[in-house]
Amino acid sequence: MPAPQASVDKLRARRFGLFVHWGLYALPARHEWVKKREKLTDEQYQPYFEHFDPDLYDPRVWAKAAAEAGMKYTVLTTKHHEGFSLWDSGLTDYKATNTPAARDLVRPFVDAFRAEDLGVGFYHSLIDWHHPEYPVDALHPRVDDADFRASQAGRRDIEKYRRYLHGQVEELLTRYGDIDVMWFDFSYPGMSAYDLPGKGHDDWDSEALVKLVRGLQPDILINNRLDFPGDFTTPEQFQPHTPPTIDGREVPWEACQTLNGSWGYDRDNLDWKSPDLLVRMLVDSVSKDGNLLLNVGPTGRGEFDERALATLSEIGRWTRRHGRSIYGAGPSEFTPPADGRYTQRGDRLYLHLFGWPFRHAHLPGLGGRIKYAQLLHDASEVKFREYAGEEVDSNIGVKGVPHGTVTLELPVQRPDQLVPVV
Ligand code: H79
Repeated sequence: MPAPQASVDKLRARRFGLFVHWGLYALPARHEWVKKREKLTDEQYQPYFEHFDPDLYDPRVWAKAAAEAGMKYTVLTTKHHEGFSLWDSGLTDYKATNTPAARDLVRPFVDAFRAEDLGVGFYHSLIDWHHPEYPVDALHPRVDDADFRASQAGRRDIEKYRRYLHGQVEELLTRYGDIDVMWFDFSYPGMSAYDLPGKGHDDWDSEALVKLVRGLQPDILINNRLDFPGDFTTPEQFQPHTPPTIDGREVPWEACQTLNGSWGYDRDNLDWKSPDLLVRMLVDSVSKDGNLLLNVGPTGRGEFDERALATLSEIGRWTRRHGRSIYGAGPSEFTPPADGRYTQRGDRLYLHLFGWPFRHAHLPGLGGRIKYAQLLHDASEVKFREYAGEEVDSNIGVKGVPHGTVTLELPVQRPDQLVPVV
């Protein structure tokens, strides 16, 4: 029982979303997997709970930054692998209300993004490194500690964790109105190490979980990380070469990408992607009929840091002028020139040139099909010519442009990068 087609179409048309990874890991500020990477005990992780005090948290500022970047929906980590709940769950004490934050952080988030007319989705971790009934497996932070492992053997009951998981999902989908996306993360059924099995659909009871979600929110979309069929697939930090398929059929998809390789706030990170590269990722996704869900990891004070804000604002300068080639646009039947992508919306074809060519861009197969051409950002005319056959220039010989190719006449420099000469 898949989601209604209208929901798929709506998410597709939105094309560009904001992923928000926010949790206790914002405080160590060195990647959201820090508990696993550094094999921290619950006691060692406890200070982050006790000091979680996002006094500057104002999701209206986040929503505004997202809207100005050109994003049309958002997905928030209600709980990540660390097990900490951002809302006032009735099923755990390990939640925002019991930290110095002392309030439900999900409610204002949902309200703020809806006020900007953005769709709202929930990320929810299947993995839980805090819950006492989550069976220790190879991904557990303390799996290397043989004494700990032995002490836990036979003491954890997945059935109890499963009830907790389903119960929390029910809370999320009954308290915050219509939710567009449920983004579960993640299953690893084939994995066995330390003689411990991975986890998959039997552990989560994915079938019942999907039934629960659809029963509560008939229009919602569910991703496919439940080790069970979902509505869309989510390549992670990976732009696929061709549109992803399942059983040979193209499926709705959304690439999730980081600004700097970390999902949680990562203070010392030097691996920031340029706005230009991120725009190319967005274009690449749309050209293959996919979405881009771009992540920000807010700080422990509750803000997007300056680097994230500057990047979003720069992306917004691009989407404001080029949105016609993105929202409601999709792939084209034509093959773009090397290092370029086509997106298409109705009878408008958009050529995105990742590398600016020298004066001419050759577009095979478009002969006779173009009525008018212009640069998108300033509507300035682009002249073009079509080659009717093998053309010979008296000075340079055969031109080497095949029949049916359209050649655009471009300025030497990319006009939006021109620096005025004073
Ligand atoms: O929330 C963000 C990440 O923290 C989470 N998904 C995004 C959205 C995520 N992190 N890693 N992964 C998902 C994939 C994990 C891969 C690995 Fe492994 C875990 C590599 C090694 C350990 C899974 C288990 C693959 C091999 C073993």
